[in-house]
Amino acid sequence: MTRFVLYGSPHSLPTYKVALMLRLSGAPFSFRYVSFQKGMHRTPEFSALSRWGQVPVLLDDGRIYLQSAAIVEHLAETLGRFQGPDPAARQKVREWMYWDVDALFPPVFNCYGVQLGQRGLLPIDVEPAIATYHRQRAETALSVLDSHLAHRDYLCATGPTIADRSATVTSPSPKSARSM
Ligand SMILES: N[C@@H](CCC(=O)N[C@@H](CS)C(=O)NCC(=O)O)C(=O)O
Repeated sequence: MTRFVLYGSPHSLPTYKVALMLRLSGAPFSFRYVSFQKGMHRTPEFSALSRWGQVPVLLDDGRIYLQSAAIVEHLAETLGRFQGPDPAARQKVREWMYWDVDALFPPVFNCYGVQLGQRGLLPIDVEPAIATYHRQRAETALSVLDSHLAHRDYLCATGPTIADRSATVTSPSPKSARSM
């Protein structure tokens, strides 16, 4: 039996973050597709796994892990991969991970929603002023990322850590994407 089981959707960036971490760490895993269209995330079976009804969910030897950033941190620790070389680097890794959750991912995700609505792919209608607000916040966060990477290859250390992976998946800046 496979140690890791990942519940998620191919349309979900947070799912992709966890899948990428597993793949790059060489950890085999089974994937269980949770279809939003079929409302699978609202079933009692899925609610028993995910208290917020969200993907991704990771089972590690049957134990449930939620929230992509927390899951990736768990994997880094348990697999001993991409944690950073020392305590100071690991502290920086946590800071960048939380900054991603706080400042980078939300506006990028909101811009994605705006685009899906504008292209008629989802019934989302966002006021132009709100769309501009999301876009400006995304551009500000991306410029922070780009300026931090202007003179270094990785965010926290001389090699890649989960912080690079997280920021790159949220929104590839040319430099961080190249360095992975
Ligand atoms: N902060 C969460 C976000 C998870 C999330 O937003 N998942 C979305 C798919 S991308 C979801 O399951 N949405 C279904 C819902 O909220 O009803 C994480 O990083 O795991």
